[in-house]
Amino acid sequence: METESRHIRDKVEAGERLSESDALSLYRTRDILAVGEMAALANRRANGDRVCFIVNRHVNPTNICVNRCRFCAFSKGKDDPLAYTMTMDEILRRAEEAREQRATELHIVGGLHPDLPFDFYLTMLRSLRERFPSLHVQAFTAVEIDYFREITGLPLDEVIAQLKDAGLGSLPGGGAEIFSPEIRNEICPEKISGDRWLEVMEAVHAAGLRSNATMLYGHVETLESRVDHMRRLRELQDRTGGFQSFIPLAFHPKNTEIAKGYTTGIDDLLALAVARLYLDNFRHIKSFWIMVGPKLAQISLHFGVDDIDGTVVEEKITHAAGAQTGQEMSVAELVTMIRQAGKIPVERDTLYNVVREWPAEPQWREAPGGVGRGTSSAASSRG
Ligand code: V47
Ligand code: SF4
Repeated sequence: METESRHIRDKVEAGERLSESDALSLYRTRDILAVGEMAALANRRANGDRVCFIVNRHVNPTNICVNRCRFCAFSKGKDDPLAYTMTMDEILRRAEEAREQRATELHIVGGLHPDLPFDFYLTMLRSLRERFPSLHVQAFTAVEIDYFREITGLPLDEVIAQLKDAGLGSLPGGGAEIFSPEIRNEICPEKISGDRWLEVMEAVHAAGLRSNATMLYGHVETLESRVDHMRRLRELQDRTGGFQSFIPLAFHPKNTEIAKGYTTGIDDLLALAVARLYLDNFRHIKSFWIMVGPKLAQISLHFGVDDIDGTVVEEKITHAAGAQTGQEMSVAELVTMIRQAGKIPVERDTLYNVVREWPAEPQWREAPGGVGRGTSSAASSRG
């Protein structure tokens, strides 16, 4: 094991690509500090000391979904008393609040609704562009895009072209879960295959839209299946270069059909650090503080992470599954969190253009405190 880790370290220092077996041994070493140090080196090479965040708002127009994935506590059947579908006005009101909070992005994903027509989504995009031209709309997982193809009978490229024409700015990375067919069949048998998810993303990138990629971990997957998942993402990224960031998503078990505990801090840090080391063609590795908690997200800045997502404001998917984090973090909280880690806070927009950069500060002299559980209601405050 000693020689193996020396060999991996040599590769990382030389900037050489890691193999799948390297990634597996990194997952297995449990020498978390050694892995973290290597991931921090790789991150520093790509991003220096800059850590970015975004002022955004999540909107989930409906939780009614025909797929009913076994790990998903958010989705409901049409007749469930907790089922909801927002009206266009309710969606636009949330966009209005986002603008008031000086957000630059709306992040919109939802269930696969059995009755909402494709036109509903096109109208939503057009109305958002008309009323809120300053908000970038990052919307629809590859799973939703493929569902639009199914309900319209249009070719995939045409669906993407119509969405882009109506104002879609980019895609988030959800719906990827784990690509391995055996595991996918166990956790989300109704969902499109991993192959299809990748095909949709390839078509999205070919249409000139950027996207993110995720990996759901901490359920019934194996370490081998995680490496296989990342291998396939790395291969696609070599071809298209269209992925902006990779976000490992920590499985939350409450109210789901999968009997597992929550992930541990070491699981979460390793998922992030190994991603930074193996996914050498992904510039940004994002720690979604809603899922891992703001404190671990802060520590992860020393384990290869350069992005902590954003203000979020309203999060339903992980909270339905037992997340104890708040719904929202203010800009001041995000900036404090980054600064106290000795990093330079940068507010970015969706496409990673700089909106504002804060000077580096003598962070260790700042009074302790300020990084809570993400419960602030002051997302517009700019610290
Ligand atoms: O696709 C569902 C996951 C995803 C659970 O692209 C769960 O920047 C944990 O993709 N426990 C949606 N995860 C969220 C998502 C996302 C989040 C933040 C940023 C970005 C981005 C994307 O949430 C789903 C699914 O993979 N999910 N249920 C659960 N019980
Ligand atoms: Fe539907 Fe997405 Fe939940 Fe699966 S994860 S049930 S596709 S909302």
